[in-house]
Amino acid sequence: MSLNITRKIIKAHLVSGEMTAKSPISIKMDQTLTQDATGTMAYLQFEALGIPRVRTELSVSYVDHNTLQQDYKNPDDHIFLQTIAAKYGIVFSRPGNGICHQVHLERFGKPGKTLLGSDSHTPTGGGIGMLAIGAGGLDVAMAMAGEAFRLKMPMVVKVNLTGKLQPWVSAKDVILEVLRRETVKGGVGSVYEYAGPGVATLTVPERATITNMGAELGATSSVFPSDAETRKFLKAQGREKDWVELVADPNASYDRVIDLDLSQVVPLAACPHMPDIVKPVSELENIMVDQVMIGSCTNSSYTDLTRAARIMKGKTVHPRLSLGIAPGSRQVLRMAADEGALADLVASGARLLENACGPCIGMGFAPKTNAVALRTSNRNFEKRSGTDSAQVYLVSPEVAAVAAIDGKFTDPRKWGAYPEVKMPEKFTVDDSMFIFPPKNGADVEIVRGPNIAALPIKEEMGNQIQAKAVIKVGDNITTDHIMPAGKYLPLRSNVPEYAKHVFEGVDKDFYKRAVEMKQSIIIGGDNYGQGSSREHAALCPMYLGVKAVICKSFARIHLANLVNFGLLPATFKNPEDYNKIEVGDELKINVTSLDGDLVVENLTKGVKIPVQHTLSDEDKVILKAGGSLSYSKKMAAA
Ligand code: MIC
Ligand code: SF4
Repeated sequence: MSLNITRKIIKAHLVSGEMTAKSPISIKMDQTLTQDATGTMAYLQFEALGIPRVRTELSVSYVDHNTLQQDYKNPDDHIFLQTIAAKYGIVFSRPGNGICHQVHLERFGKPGKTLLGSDSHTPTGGGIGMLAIGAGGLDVAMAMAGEAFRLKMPMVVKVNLTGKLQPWVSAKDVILEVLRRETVKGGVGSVYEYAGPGVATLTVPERATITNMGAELGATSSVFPSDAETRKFLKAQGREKDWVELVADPNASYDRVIDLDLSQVVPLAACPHMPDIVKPVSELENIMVDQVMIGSCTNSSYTDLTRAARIMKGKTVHPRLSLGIAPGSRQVLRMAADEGALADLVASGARLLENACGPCIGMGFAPKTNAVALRTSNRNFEKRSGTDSAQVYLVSPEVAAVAAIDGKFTDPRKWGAYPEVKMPEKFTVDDSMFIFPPKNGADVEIVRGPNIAALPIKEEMGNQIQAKAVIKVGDNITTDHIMPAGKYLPLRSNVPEYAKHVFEGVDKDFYKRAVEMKQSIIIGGDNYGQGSSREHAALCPMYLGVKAVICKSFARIHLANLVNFGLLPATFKNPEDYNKIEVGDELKINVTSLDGDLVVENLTKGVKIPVQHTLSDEDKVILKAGGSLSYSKKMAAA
């Protein structure tokens, strides 16, 4: 049978299940990555599994999110991560080395391999032909322990690329165009596989921008073929030996096909406050801009920065705004410094930020009140920038740089000659900021500062859930709504403290109410839990006594995280039944058996509401046991 790339990689890694769309499968993970904000939990969980050393081909622990170090908390996390990495055989990427996805692409990604990362933008690796998937920290811990990763067999959407991008249009505009058509929930359950003659016109860093932001479609992953361009990139990184060819078979079948003519794509922007509210820049012209940020794992490559520098060269940042630059990695920063792009940017008045996540996750460089901010990152959820009233637009580095000079949204095609910047034939390779683990880490002592709190573990589910509806939210609720990051990121390793901020930006009384209710249930709309992979969006509500989430539909990673932490995820059989529950209603669900549909009895209103779930047999056992950790402990004891 002719196979597409996605099915080829899955077939080569399949541990259990049938490769029929939507049916449960499990696959072996060759590589894992973690970042510090999700990593501390992932490693505490790995430790709890009691395994002496990771069982993957490669596991890397990056420090890129929490690098502000306003007090002891971040550095405590860093030394914990560094020592636990040495103990268990994990490569440690030191703070200052760059953003996990960019660095992993540069130094470790390999075509045809699988990668599981505790960050939703892990699919960046699809740019190099990997099947790279984002997951909660616990799933990554299990993968490090050698367990197969459980997921639903994805549908495969072919994105058939033809033509060639026009000057001033770049990879960011391609993924924004896909988002415009597909929406933030259109990709749930699918892998987007890029194919067609247009593929060869895109370099690996451009492909990685597209696969990175495929996360915003809610997709399981996105993947490009591994072809001559991929080989060129790996060669330029001094890793040509890691190249293998990987292309879809002729006549490979797909579940759906989207045709996209690259020559028709125009400069686009995602408008506040969702990545799929996409408009042509030409329609936004003259909106005054108060802040510009070029960076994040989506658009912070050598070519992105250098092109911005060429646009800025000899000009000055408009007086009404501030421009921040956050290079994606130490490699990018070094090369920009050595080749003069950095000097041009600094000369133009750009403010150099750390080569880390920074402003993308509300870690500094917050916009002013009511500001219009143009950012090259991937998420513009309300309040994520750190300023509640800010209006964040997501744009390409070209649109960002032109606006930084003009002080307003400008269609860059009016700007003049497009600065051609080529991907270098040789990147500067310097792996000295990785710490490779010793052969035997048994004697390594793990350093645990006071910010590393113990892991909360849940009791068994029992036969009945009886609890009050604690909150009722609408559609597209993100994990940033549930568990705000930004200034609270340093609390990631301290669940009791972090839990005080659950739903804070949506309903400031949530914490108080959840504590008073002791046991509770969350009611949600469509695409509940989209966005970040942060498992704290399940773990912290669990800590506050939330027993179930009932909504219209779930985002993939959050659904898996709920199961991992023992919270029942159910969806309304009839979406209009959403109207039959209000905050404060007393609800009862018989969960003696999780086979088949369930019924929610609204005791306050005297109505019975049918709900359903997509739990696999293994999910059911895990849920009943109180989540994955309780389950694994029980298994180990048995
Ligand atoms: C994000 O972009 O939202 C993050 C911060 O990288 C998250 C991970 C986290 O919350 O730590 C993600 O994308 O998964
Ligand atoms: Fe970091 Fe932003 Fe990328 Fe998340 S999306 S990994 S916060 S740069």
